[in-house]
Amino acid sequence: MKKFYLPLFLFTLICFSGKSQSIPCDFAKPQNNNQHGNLDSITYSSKTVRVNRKAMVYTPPNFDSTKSYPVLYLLHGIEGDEHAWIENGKLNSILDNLYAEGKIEPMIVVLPNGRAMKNDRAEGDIFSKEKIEAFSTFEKDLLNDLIPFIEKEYPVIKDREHRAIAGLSMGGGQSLNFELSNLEQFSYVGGFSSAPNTRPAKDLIENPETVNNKLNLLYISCGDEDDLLQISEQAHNYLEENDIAHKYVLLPGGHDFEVWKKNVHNFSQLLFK
Ligand code: FER
Repeated sequence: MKKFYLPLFLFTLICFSGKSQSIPCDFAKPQNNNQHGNLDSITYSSKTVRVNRKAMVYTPPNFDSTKSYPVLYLLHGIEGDEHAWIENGKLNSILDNLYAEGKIEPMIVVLPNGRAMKNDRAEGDIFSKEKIEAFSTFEKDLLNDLIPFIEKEYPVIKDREHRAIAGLSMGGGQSLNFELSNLEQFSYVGGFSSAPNTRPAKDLIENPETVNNKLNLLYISCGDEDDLLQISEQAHNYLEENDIAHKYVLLPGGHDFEVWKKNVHNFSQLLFK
């Protein structure tokens, strides 16, 4: 009997050691026995970019089109597109696993392409001025084209209380910039390892009290070895100094999907409860 205890002990120690913040090792691993959410590829007409644009949509296991669901808009980084969270971020496995454990509220997750320009692939010079600008143009595309399309085609609850936005790196910057500057569209906001496109919190936030009143969640997170850590730290410090409620999560790691997978695992459990 005894010889079984040591491997079990070591496994538990590695998986649940302080640094991984109680996230089980296999949180992103596909499990055969689980029910699976569904992935749709959608095409919407963008008046902003004047082309048809693509996005991915994850609907939860047991999706019922006669019900209405809240929506998370989840954005990618400079190297990605609408497939990044699925291909590199294991999003569907992470969510399937959380549903299997009853840990998240049923929601629709929309994975847009946040580079709002005619050629929105992450190719060529992804740091060019034109391509960086397309990440801010996306605010219009999202609000005027994509959200109305989703609200027409999917059974979603159409108010800010039931809308969340989050993203990694450039997508984190987009999430914070878009919502903190007007507080009109989303009531849950997450910036994961936010990039230099993030506007300083002091410029984004007009009135700290309004942020506290309007947001259900402001989540800022970064890897402790990320070269861009100071951007998240600065936001956190400003929020702290101005008594703006937020959750700041420093995870072990760098600027990569090991951190972002944990972010989506943590963040999704805090939504719509
Ligand atoms: C930069 C460094 C990194 C920058 C953007 C990034 C706009 C984005 C990284 C990512 O999205 O992963 O100087 O400038």
